[in-house]
Amino acid sequence: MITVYSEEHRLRNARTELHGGQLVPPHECPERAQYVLDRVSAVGLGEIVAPTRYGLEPVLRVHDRGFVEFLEHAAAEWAAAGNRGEAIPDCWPARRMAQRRPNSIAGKLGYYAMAGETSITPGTWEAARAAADAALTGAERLQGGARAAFALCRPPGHHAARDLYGGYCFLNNAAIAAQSLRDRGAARVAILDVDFHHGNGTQDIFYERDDVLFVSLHGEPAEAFPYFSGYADETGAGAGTGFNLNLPLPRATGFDAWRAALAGGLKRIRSFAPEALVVSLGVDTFAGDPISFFRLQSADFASYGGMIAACRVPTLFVLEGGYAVAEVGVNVVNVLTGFEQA
Ligand code: 5XA
Ligand code: ZN
Repeated sequence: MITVYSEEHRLRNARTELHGGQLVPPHECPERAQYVLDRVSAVGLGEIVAPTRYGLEPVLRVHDRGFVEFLEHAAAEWAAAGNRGEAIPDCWPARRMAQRRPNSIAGKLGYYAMAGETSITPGTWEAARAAADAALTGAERLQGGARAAFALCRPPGHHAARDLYGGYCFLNNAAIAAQSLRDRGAARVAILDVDFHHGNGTQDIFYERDDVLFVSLHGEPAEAFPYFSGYADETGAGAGTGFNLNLPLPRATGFDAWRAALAGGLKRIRSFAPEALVVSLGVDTFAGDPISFFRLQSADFASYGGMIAACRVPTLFVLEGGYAVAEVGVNVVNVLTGFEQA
């Protein structure tokens, strides 16, 4: 399986994350990608290639132009306004307030943020764009006949909606790849999100569509970020009714219950008969993850990689979360080798 990787991920190197009432070093750090890359090399997964640059057109197929322009200029606007720390929002358009985009950068941050932990820093935009290119390159390989590809994306993407960033995400790499697969001729594309957190952004982007099925396993939102998305009764709208399947799971879920939920999700995917599958691959389901509450062990990741392979659909894996940094490489690559060996 090829891995698509860009050194430009290092440009996303924030100093701060708002966590537990403090500004702490971010969980989503460059070392994560290094551990994954090292493990890809150590097991000889396959060729490692740099992404092709696709420009903004495929990004704008799923994201709002004003939002994309905001991301591109936010760090510079924040600095030009005289702020000395990293750019974080402090005011949101909450219930009964105007849903209008303000002119000031502080207002724009609140307008476009779905969460407050994620600082925007110089280099964030360039890294996010390179991550989207990695996902697009992997998608192009699938369309070229590959059985599978791995986009080693950083920053991650699944919380980024059409016009929202947050949860460490800026551009939705998996959604951009899925849309590009549709645009290159796949009639139906399924997205399976196995990250611990609900992929609210991916759900938002495809919620009214019947050509892209979204299936997500995640910590129940009454207890886990992103709290306001991911409930089982969110099943799609309009033409998309029935094409969004949320499988929320309780605190301390271990592999037996998680695997049973995955089997249900894969059954729905098979009945949809997709021509391509995009997996939002977060490994923050690991028992040792510092910000999550499931109990998967490293060997479990290989086991479920094999279950995904049994769908027999060309599959693009897109890296999302996972913050037990020293184990993130083993856990991610276990999914990929489990898939390859099935
Ligand atoms: O998948 N999403 C994440 O891992 C980010 C969670 C951010 C919590 N503040
Ligand atoms: Zn996550």
